Amino acid sequence: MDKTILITGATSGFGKAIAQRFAKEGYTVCITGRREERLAELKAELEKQYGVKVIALAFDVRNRSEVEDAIGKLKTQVPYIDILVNNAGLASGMAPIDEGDIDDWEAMIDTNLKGLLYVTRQIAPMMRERARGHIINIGSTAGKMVYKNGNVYCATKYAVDALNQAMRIDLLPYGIKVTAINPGMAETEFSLVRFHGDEERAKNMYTGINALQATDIADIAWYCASLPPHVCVNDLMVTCLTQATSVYAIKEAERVKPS
Ligand code: NDP
Ligand code: 8X3
Repeated sequence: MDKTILITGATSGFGKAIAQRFAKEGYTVCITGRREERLAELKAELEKQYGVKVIALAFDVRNRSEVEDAIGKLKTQVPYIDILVNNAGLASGMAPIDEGDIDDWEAMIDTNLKGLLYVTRQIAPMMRERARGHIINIGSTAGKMVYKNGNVYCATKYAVDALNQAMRIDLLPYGIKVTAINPGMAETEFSLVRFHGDEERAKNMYTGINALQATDIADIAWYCASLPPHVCVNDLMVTCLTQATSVYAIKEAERVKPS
């Protein structure tokens, strides 16, 4: 095994679980995020547990020159990237369009959309040169169906959906796989961030729901990445058992239990 994965937003949630999953499989893992201490902890954990090479790069995906510098440095440390996981992202706030905080809107647009583009623009040419690679974009059910007060977050995830389709077309001649994984409600730090650190409100989001866990998404990413070379999952929506769409979910207690 001599394969390398780059994961944005690996200090928490899906990104961290994906790093752990691919390290377990022997990948060289490039982990990124803004929180340096968490990156250092994860690097030490993965190196110790799996004996793999881990490169930690602290940068803000919203900052174009930071992205270019970090990936420039990365290119001196690894000759190629087999898989890019565009995962870094957030929801910030949940207000109707006439009350939304414009700083929240900008954080979401700059991270979920522009950050994904900045990183992709650096990595896609490396893949094109080798005529191989795999880009996994983490979208959302919010990018498939808009929900109340989801406005700008949903818009960024609709954009991820559009970009996923566009990348698939543009990179098709180079044998580069492009996959969108669109999760529904998942228990990570997502709601804590969305509600600006309000732990009670974040916890309530998952009460009575057997929500997706980060490891579920990591297993799915691994499945998509380990299919035969001629098979590409283009788009995949995944929810917990009691969520049907981004606007329709029931509580565990409402589910008819199997006899
Ligand atoms: P977490 O909050 O647990 O993780 C988010 C990650 O993104 C962190 O590692 C964070 O790192 C990173 N990140 C955020 N902003 C930036 C930035 N400006 N620059 C660099 N890294 C950044 O949430 P999830 O794991 O749930 O979210 C991961 C992705 O999954 C997001 O794109 C989210 O929209 C999407 N998603 C989440 C769902 C859920 O219900 N949890 C469902 C569907 C999709 P740091 O703060 O250290 O920079
Ligand atoms: C995160 C899932 O339903 O909170 O993308 O938008 S949701």
